[in-house]
Amino acid sequence: MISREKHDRMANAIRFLSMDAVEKAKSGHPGLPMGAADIATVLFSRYLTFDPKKPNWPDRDRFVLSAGHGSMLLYSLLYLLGYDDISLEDIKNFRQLGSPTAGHPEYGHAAGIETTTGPLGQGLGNAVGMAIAERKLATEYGAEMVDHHTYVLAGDGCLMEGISQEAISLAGHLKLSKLIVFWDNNSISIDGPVSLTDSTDQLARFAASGWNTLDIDGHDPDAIAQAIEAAQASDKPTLIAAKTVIGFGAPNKAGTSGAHGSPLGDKEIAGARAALGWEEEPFVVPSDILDAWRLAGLRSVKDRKAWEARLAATENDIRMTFERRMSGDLPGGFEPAMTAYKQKLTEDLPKVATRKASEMALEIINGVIPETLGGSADLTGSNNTRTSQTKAITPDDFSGRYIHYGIREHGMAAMMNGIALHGGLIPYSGGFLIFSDYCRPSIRLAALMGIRVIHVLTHDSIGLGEDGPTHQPVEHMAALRAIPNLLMFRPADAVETAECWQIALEQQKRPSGIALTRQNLPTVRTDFTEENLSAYGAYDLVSAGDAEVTIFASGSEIEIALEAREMLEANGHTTRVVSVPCFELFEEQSREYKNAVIGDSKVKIAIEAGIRQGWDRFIGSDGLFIGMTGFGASGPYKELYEHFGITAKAAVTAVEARLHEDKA
Ligand SMILES: Cc1ncc(C[n+]2csc(CCOP(=O)(O)OP(=O)(O)O)c2C)c(N)n1
Repeated sequence: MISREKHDRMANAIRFLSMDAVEKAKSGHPGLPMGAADIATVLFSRYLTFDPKKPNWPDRDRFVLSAGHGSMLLYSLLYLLGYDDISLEDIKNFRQLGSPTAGHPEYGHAAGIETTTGPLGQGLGNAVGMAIAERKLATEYGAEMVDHHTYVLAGDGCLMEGISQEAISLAGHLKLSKLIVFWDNNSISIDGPVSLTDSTDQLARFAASGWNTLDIDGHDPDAIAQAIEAAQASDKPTLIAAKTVIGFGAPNKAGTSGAHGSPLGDKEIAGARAALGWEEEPFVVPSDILDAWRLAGLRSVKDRKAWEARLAATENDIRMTFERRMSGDLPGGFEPAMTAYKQKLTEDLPKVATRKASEMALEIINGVIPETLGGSADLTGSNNTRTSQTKAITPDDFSGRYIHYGIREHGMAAMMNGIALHGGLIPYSGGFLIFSDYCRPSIRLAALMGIRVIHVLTHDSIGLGEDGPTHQPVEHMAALRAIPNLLMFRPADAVETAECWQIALEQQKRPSGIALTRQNLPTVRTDFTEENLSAYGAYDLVSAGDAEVTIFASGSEIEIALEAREMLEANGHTTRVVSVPCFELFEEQSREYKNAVIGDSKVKIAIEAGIRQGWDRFIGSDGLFIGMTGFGASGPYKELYEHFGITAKAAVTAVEARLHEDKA
């Protein structure tokens, strides 16, 4: 048992490390760590199951600091508990370049940081994904192998963000009873009291979304402990509304937005020292308190060892699959299956939409990779993300491999990040490319974190037709290509679709998006190659030595490029066609390769049913571009291609006019 006096001093260690670090950095957020220190102390010293010496132990509890601006709370905890990755020196270097103690917690900077947080609400979405992953793996492997909780600390800001509703409504629906969210209910945000902008009854909102709700004093350790125990016993996810005082202990700034996001100042900190009875110098934790925290860090060693013994005693092939899945490696059967499938495609030469081609590829993939977890934001029949292997998960049965995310794109993308971060599963989703805008903050974070999530983005251009400009992506490929560390694919046929899927799955450290058509396309890769040509990012689909004209295109516009090539050749112009399924992979090729692909044709032209941005890389600023310059329109797709001039004839006319101009 931890006495009240000891609890208070353990919590104060968090408070002073946070105050001192923010003060030294001259920037940061002291208010949240000071206010939430009691919650964190009870949770980490008595309930959270984890082992600082084996921070990636798969069956550890997850803790997500959704209110990432309160990062000093997490860094203080990791240091106090004995995680090797965060030293006292790192705490003193809070917010400095190269330090793991970055402004907001960044996944990968230090063990114990389960996800990157900062954009409010994302962490809550991640945590729902983690809880989904836990339940899914527990169903597969049993409670001996997988049985842990996901805890979240969320602030008022997290709950105000719209993503919170998407996340909590699915969590409530799926009865994720091992998800426990603390709401740091301090009624303060940056502009002042939350009452300036919000009068939501949060408990009623969560209850209406299927949650168990508790309301406690967030500075009462007994109440916090009782709430955690009640939450653990619930058959629903639990919200613990913990009433706290932001900047607890600061004599003048506590309870005000002045404590939120700036250093308290020497005088205020001295006042807090006096008020809380803390006599230590800055960054000094009394040895009995550091010992108490380090002891708390050892609490779960026995559990971890028992788990390892159970794993060791597990049947060989089950254990090996579990370990392989947790490591992120794909099964050995994957590559040969994809090669055989590609060979079959070049025999069958299907004329299908690439969204259908993606479904066909997924049928193979899901047959050999048991850890894929599919889904769609209520567009299953349009995204073609469901295959024969993927029964839907339901609130009472998690044996399936498919999540109906509902119409919640943003939440879906954040949950997928959480699923990937949890490990053991590879989430892929379905949505319309146009609504990647709704997922973008989470896709960006997946790229920043370097995690494997795969977004199937169908209906990728005006080619979707009658739904019109609200649904027709124009700038989306360019916008997604602008995100660093995201692979954005736009395959041209069934073969490239299979290749892009293979590449996306093989990326352990980056997310992918695959843009796919609604309209049918012919197979253009008619010769079987074992080599994955899409992995070059851009490659000669039709070569021609000394080509007068080079046409670059992606996806559905490859068909148009090939038609234009025939017409140009018939008119005596040697023409090459370069397929460009992935800009980012092209940039990773050697200089020689890139120069060779770009070539030195007299006329370079690119065709993509989107905006020009990005294509100058291939065609130069002087090159010709056939695509979109504004929004689309509602109508049958063939008429739209004519209307917007994205045709072989238009390409040929433009090329010949340029050749004529150059001659003149
Ligand atoms: C999506 C997003 N919008 C805005 C911000 C900037 N921001 C950081 S903290 C904050 C206020 C959060 O208030 P609250 O959650 O109550 O935190 P507390 O004041 O209790 O620390 C805002 C607006 C952000 N980090 N993320």
